[in-house]
Amino acid sequence: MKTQTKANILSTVLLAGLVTTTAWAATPVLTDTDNDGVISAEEIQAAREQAKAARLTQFDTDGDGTLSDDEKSAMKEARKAERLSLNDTDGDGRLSRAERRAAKAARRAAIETQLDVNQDGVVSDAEGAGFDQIREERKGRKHGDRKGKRQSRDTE
Ligand SMILES: [Ca+2]
Ligand SMILES: [Ca+2]
Ligand SMILES: [Ca+2]
Repeated sequence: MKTQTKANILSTVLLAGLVTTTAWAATPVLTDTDNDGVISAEEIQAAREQAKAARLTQFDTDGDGTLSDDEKSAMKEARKAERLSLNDTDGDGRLSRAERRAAKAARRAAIETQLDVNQDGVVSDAEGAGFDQIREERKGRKHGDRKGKRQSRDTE
């Protein structure tokens, strides 16, 4: 007999399984490289670097190893178009607030699926620690990191 909470998390994960391949092709693929059972902050960072490198290869049209302004704007357009085509549920050509919110939730779910290394349907504290660390670092850079943690826990 499973607890209610666990059932909820499981259905979220199930949903994420459907969206990872389609809705968020841009989500970095997180790998437990050192096989210690958790995705560490370093492993997330590595995935980011890899995604960045892949982006560079894809959009560095003239192959000079950097993205010019033109190439950058081409990349932005492409990502915008991709995001739109994947998340514009009602097909009106723009992302409504609800569609944006759904996209964000799907992305979060996709990340959680990847963090759940032992695939038991729950992101344990240990499994989530690396991601939390990165999230806190980013948040600290943008604006003070006061209520962030409690809030994200409530929306889970
Ligand atoms: Ca690891
Ligand atoms: Ca729309
Ligand atoms: Ca887990």
